[in-house]
Amino acid sequence: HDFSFNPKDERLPREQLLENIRGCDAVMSMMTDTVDAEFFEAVGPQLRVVSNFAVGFDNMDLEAATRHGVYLTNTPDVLTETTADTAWALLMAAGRRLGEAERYLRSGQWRQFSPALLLGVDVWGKTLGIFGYGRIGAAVARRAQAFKMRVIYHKRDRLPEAEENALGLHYVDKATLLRDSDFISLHCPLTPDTRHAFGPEEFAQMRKNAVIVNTARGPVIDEAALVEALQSRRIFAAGLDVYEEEPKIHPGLLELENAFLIPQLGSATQDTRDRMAGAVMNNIEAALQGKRPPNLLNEALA
Ligand code: 8YV
Repeated sequence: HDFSFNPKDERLPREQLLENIRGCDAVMSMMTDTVDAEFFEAVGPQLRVVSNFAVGFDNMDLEAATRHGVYLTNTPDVLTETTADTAWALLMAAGRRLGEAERYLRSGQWRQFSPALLLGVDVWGKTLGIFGYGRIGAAVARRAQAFKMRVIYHKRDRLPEAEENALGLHYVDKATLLRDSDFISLHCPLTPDTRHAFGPEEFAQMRKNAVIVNTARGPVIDEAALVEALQSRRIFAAGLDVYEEEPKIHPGLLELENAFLIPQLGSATQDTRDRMAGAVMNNIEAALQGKRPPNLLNEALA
């Protein structure tokens, strides 16, 4: 196929993007691209597939795509374990104050061993709450077994009991998840229902030593409410990979020692990004050959 791409490692202005993709049969999109009716109209009626370089697809309008007869695809599975590793890295770093500790050491403040220096919270043996138990949530839960943790979860559709027992999981409602978790890791998609699922009311119900981890999507957390909960020590810490208005970070978060912050690195390993690129291309190739793409999202077109 003929192809063109944006050689700069930066986002194109919307108008230029729409101009550049005009006439294409297939487009690879990033989660920062809004793939909506305007997008499909700009590309033209020959467009067959938009292949998202991400598992999350809250940037895409499924109904509009189906109306335009365009396949939408994503990259599930290939990034599950890597993203679960990232969630765990954040959980450990926030719970054990590793960001703060590194800043302390590098700034030359460390003089001697001190029994009460930078005390964190234990991870092992505590209760982990998984909010949104899909592929990545399950991979995060599996890792918790090695830490002898109790794992509770909340999702829209409860798993079959036999599966819960086999995995050593306990289903709870949201209020119980908030009340009983020492660590909460978010793994739901961003939808109108999950936007600001964690706000002032939720933080008020969490444990005083709770740690919240977000590798899902920024707007699942009301960032202003999180800043307030961290500032007032209502909760212990947060480990964040995603933000409400990326790449802008709430100024309050930047000032807080108990917020461990990384820039959307959930799936950022060479191997996983290579696998994601492979999945993107397989989806495009199948669509261009008139076949059903392996990771088709709009089932109505299957
Ligand atoms: C990436 C992700 O870090 O796949 C997703 O939905 O959020 C992560 O894999 C990034 O979004 C890649 O575009």
